[in-house]
Amino acid sequence: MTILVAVRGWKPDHWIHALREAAPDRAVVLPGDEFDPDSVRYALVWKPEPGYLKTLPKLEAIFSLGAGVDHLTTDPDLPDLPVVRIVDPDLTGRMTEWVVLNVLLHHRRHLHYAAAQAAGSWKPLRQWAAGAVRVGIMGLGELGRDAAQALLALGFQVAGWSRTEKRVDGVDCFHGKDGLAPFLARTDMLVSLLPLTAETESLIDRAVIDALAKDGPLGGPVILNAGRGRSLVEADLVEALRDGRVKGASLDVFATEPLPPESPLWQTPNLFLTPHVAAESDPVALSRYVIGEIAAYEAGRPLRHLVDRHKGY
Ligand code: NDP
Ligand code: OXD
Repeated sequence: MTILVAVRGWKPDHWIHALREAAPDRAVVLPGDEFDPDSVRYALVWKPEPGYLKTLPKLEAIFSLGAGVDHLTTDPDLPDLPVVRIVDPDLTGRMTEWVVLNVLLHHRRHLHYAAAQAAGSWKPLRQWAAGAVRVGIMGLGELGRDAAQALLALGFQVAGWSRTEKRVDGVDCFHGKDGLAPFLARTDMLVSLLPLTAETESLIDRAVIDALAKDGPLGGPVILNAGRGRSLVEADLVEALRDGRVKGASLDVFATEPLPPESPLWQTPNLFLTPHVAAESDPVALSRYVIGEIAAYEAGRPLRHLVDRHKGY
């Protein structure tokens, strides 16, 4: 049974190699190869060409090679088949590293010290304890919960906001539209790990930014986004960073990627940018994950981590 790999914008070679190592008995093909479309049972994809998957008549399951699935749910021709997303400790651990790195970067005033070093200037600032900082994580899913545990271990006060009610040890949990205002009001550092859906698009706008706590040790909020760029109104963040209503920000995801050279984000003060690398999909780890899921499915077990098309994530 053939596995098709369609990864637009990524180099396919590492995936082909890793899949062949993980499943030496299977044929692995790319969209441009010569193969019988009827032989393809599984597609492993990242931003596949819209409409392409419906050309594979015997396809049984689609595996998103990223944790986010908006690259699939936005395809009007996506076949009505199970879509499996990545839930793997390798990817989760990478995201938690990014969140911890960027929370600490602002908490420990690193942008100030980097500028001071560049200017050859010895300028110590007052440093408060982690326990004085209230971090609020939007999205208490696979990634949000893991990041919350790491931040708790460092001593931060951690809250989370989700669509449905959650209980997470040590985390002050809020949910739904009614839970948003109290969640924001107690948050000094906002971390978005939300999927992109009709409900989360443009969610973090001027009103949300202005509802964040202003009485924390930083003198104003800090905003981190590694969920999806379109959840944040970038112009509202730029304005708030320029006029000082927001003290710092870290962004890994953008409304348009790659971030266009003319984007004002490049020149905005107190903003740290990374090019959608917070949790890279590692071919070796994720090929093992997908092959393991396929083997379980073929042994008669139900597919796990299925996307709910209605919810959009
Ligand atoms: P999950 O599906 O496990 O979790 C999503 C969380 O978001 C859930 O807690 C869910 O609530 C919450 N949520 C969804 N919609 C809403 C809403 N309208 N209001 C409030 N909360 C909402 O996803 P993951 O944690 O695995 O991944 C999250 C996102 O991270 C991905 O969708 C992707 O966009 C992004 N990502 C980014 C990467 C990068 O490198 N920058 C890498 C990997 C992922 P509930 O629990 O109630 O369902
Ligand atoms: C994503 C990913 O969904 O890289 O952004 O996994």
